Amino acid sequence: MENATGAARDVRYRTCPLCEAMCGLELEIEGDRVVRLRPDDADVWSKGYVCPKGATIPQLHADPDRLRVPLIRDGASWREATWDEAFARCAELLGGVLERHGKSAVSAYIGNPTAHNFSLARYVGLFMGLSQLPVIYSAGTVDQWPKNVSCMLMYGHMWWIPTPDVQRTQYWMILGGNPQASQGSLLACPDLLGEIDRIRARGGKTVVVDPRRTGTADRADEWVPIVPGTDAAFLLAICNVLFAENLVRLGDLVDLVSGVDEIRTAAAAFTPERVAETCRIPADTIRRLAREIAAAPSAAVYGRIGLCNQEFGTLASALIDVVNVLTGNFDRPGGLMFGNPIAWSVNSLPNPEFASGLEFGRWKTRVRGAAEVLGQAPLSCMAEEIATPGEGRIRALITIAGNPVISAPDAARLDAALPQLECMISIDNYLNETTRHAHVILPGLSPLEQPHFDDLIAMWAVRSAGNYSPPVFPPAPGRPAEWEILLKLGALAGGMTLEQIDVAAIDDGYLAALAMAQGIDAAKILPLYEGRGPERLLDLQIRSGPFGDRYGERASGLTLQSFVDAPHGIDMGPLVPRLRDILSTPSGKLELAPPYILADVPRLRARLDRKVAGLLLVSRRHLRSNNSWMHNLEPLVRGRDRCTLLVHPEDARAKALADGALARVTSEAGSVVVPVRISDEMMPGVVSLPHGWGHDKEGTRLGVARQYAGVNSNILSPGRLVDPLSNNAVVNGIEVEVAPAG
Ligand SMILES: Nc1nc2c(c(=O)[nH]1)N[C@H]1C(S)=C(S)[C@@H](COP(=O)(O)OP(=O)(O)OC[C@H]3O[C@@H](n4cnc5c(=O)[nH]c(N)nc54)[C@H](O)[C@@H]3O)O[C@H]1N2
Ligand SMILES: Nc1nc2c(c(=O)[nH]1)N[C@H]1C(S)=C(S)[C@@H](COP(=O)(O)OP(=O)(O)OC[C@H]3O[C@@H](n4cnc5c(=O)[nH]c(N)nc54)[C@H](O)[C@@H]3O)O[C@H]1N2
Ligand code: SF4
Ligand SMILES: [Mo]
Repeated sequence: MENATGAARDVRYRTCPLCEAMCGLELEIEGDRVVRLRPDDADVWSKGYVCPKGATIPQLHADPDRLRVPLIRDGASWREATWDEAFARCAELLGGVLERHGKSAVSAYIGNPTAHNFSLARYVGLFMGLSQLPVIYSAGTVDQWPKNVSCMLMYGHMWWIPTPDVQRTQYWMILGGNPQASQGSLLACPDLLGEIDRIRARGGKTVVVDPRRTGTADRADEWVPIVPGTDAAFLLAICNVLFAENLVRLGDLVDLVSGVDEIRTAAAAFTPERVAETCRIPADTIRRLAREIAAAPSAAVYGRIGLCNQEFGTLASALIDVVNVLTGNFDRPGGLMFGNPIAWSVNSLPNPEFASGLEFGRWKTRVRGAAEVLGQAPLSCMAEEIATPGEGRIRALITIAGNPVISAPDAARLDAALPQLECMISIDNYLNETTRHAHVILPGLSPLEQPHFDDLIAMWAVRSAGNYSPPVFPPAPGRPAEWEILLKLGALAGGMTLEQIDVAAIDDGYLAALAMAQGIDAAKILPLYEGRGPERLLDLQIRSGPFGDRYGERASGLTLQSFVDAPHGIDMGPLVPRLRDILSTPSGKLELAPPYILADVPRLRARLDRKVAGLLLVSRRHLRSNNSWMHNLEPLVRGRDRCTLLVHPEDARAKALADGALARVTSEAGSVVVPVRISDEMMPGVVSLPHGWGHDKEGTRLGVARQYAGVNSNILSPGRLVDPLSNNAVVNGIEVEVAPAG
C-alpha cells in the first residue's frame, strides 16, 4: 500500500498487552509511525473487540515522556547515560551495599506490568534465582495473594486459579469485580459485558454483589449491595442454605473432595438471618440467591479484587470456590474451570520451594514480625523495613515495573522512606512518583518494540487460544530487552561483577533447566536456536505444551512457527475438565476446608457483632485507566474529573457535602481533599475513590498526568491492616470520616 507521499504502508497485527482481555489489534504503519489502529476483526480470540485503552498504544509508544535511555541521578538532577554507564553505576551502587551491609540489605519490588510483559514475565523468576534475595515484595499482596493462598491449600498449586466459564454458564455471580472497567481479572475473556448479554439471551442470569452499582451491575440482571468486607459471611450463609435445604450436589467430584462436613459445621452459625444485618442483605435475598445458584443448569460464582483486598480476603476467596464445588459447578463446562494454556507459564511449574511440604511463617519480618506467606511479607512492611535502623535494614531496592508510592498502603510513609536508600534501581519506562527516588532508571522497550504472547494470563483464559505478535518497530540499536536487564541486575544483586556475567551462558542454562523440567533433553534443543531470550523460551513453552509438537514427536503439533504463520492467532477450543491433572495436595483430594483457612471463622464471627462507626471507603477502577501509569496519555484523562469521591445522597446530606465541592477524607493513616460526586450508585454508608492517582509530586516527568493529578487514595490505607492469612493489604472497607473542605 502507498499513501499520497509515496511512503509505504504496512499492516501489522498484534495483541494488546495492557490487560487480561488480550485483544487483537490491527495497526497500519508508515515508516516509524502508526497511522491507524483498529480492532482486528479476524482475531480468533477477541473477534474485533477493543477498549479505549488499547487504542492508545500508538500514543504510549510516541509519548515524549516515555523513557528511552537510562537515567542516572546526579544530585538533584538526572543525566542521560549509555547502557554501559548505567550498568556500571548499578554495579557500583549494589556492590557497595552488598559489601557494607550484606545480602539482607538488598530487596526488590515486583509490580503489575511484569505479568503482561513478554520479557519480564518469563525472566522475573531467573532474577529471583540469580539474586537469591532473602525478601522480595510485590504487588501480589495488594492484589491476588488471598487467592494464591486458597488455591495452594485447596488444589496444591498457587497459580492454578479456577475461572468462571462465562461463555457457557447459565448463571454468573460476580462479587467484588467490575469487568466493565477492568475488562476481567483472573478471568481472561474479551468483551465481558457482551458475555452478560449473551448469558441473558440464552435464558441465564447475571448477579453483581458489590457496594457500588457499577457499570457491570447496570448491565447485569440484579445488583445486590453488600457492606465491604462481609462477603465471607454472605458466602457462608449461602453454604448454610445449601446444607439446610439439601441442595449440596458434588456430582462427579464426590470421590475427589474432602472437607464437606467441616464446611457444614463452619456454616452452621451463619444463617441468613444472622448475617443479614452485617452484610445488609435481607435473609430472603440470601436464601433466594442460594437456591438460584443450586437450581441453575450451570453456575459460576466469581470473586475478584474487592474480595481480596479486604479484611477477610483469604476466607472469602476460598468460599467462592467452595460454593461452586458444593453446587456441582466446579471443573465442568459453565462452572469454574481451570485454564489450559497452549504455552505453559513458568508460574505453572511446581514450586521447588514447597517440594518437601508446605509451611507458612518460615521467616518473620524484622520490624513488625509479620510471618511470611508463600514467600511474601505484606507490601506495607517495605516502608518500615527501609526506615527502621538496625541489622537487616533495607539499603538497596530494585523496583521492577512498579509504582508502590501510589499503589502501596500507607503511601505517604513509603514516599518518605525511599530517599533513605543508599541504592535504588528502577526498571521502568517513566520518571514517576516512585522512580523519582531512584539512583538509576533503566527503561524497557515500548509494547510496539517487542514480541508478545501471553502465558501467565492464559492460565485463567476461557479458551485455549494464543497469539504471537512480532515487534512492530525495531528497538534503537544497542537497547537491551528487559530480560537482559533483569538477568544482569539479578546477577549483580547475587554478588557477581559485571565482568563475571556471561549473559549467553546464563540464558542457555535457564532454557536448559526449563527444558529439563519438561523432560526434554536440553542438549538436543539448544542447537536449534540462533538468538537468545524469551522467544526461544516461548517456542519451548508451545512445543512442550498440551498442543505442542514435542520437537517432532507429534507431527501435527504446534510450534512458535505455527503462530508466526497465523497472525490472527490459533484457537484450540473451549476449556476441558482438568482437576485430576492439577490436584497436587498432599492428600490428593480437593481440600474444601483447609484448617489454616477455617481457623479464621471465629474472627469472622466476631465481625458479625462489630458496629461500624464511620463511612467505609472502597476503591474503584475506570475503563480509561491502568492502575497508576497511563494517566500521561491525554486521550485517557481528558474530560470530566474522574478522581472523585462517590457518596450516596443520604450520606451527602448527613455530612453536608455538596456535589462538585471539596471534601476532606480522613482515616487513621492520613487525609486527602477531593471533589465529591453525589450518586445513588453507592450504597449508603460506603464511599468510593479510584486508586492510581496523586500525580502532583515534584520531580516527576509526567507532563500530562501532572495536569490531572488527583489524589492518592492509598494515603488513607493503614499499612497495619492486612488479611492475616495471606498478608494481603486491606484497602477496601477502611473506616473514614468525611467533611466539607473549605
Ligand atoms: N487503594 C488501592 N490500592 C491498590 C489497588 C486498589 O484496588 N486500591 N489495586 C492494587 C493492585 S490490584 C495492583 S496490581 C497494584 C499495582 O501496583 P504497581 O504494580 O506498583 O503499580 P502500577 O500502577 O501498575 O505501576 C506500574 C509501573 O510499571 C511501569 N511500567 C509500565 N509498563 C512497563 C513495562 O513494560 N516495563 C517496565 N519495566 N515498566 C513498565 C509504569 O511506569 C509504573 O511505574 O496496585 C494495588 N493498589
Ligand atoms: N481499566 C482498567 N483495567 C484494569 C485495571 C485498571 O486500573 N484500569 N487494573 C487491572 C488490575 S491490576 C486488576 S487487579 C484488575 C481488577 O479487576 P476488578 O476486580 O474487576 O477491579 P475493580 O474494577 O476495581 O472492581 C472491584 C469492585 O469491588 C468492589 N468492592 C470493593 N470492596 C468490596 C467488598 O468488600 N466486597 C465486594 N463484594 N465488593 C467490593 C468495588 O466497588 C468495585 O466495584 O483490573 C485490571 N484491569
Ligand atoms: S480490553 Fe483494552 S486494554 Fe484490555 S487488552 Fe483489550 S484493548 Fe487492551
Ligand atoms: Mo492488580
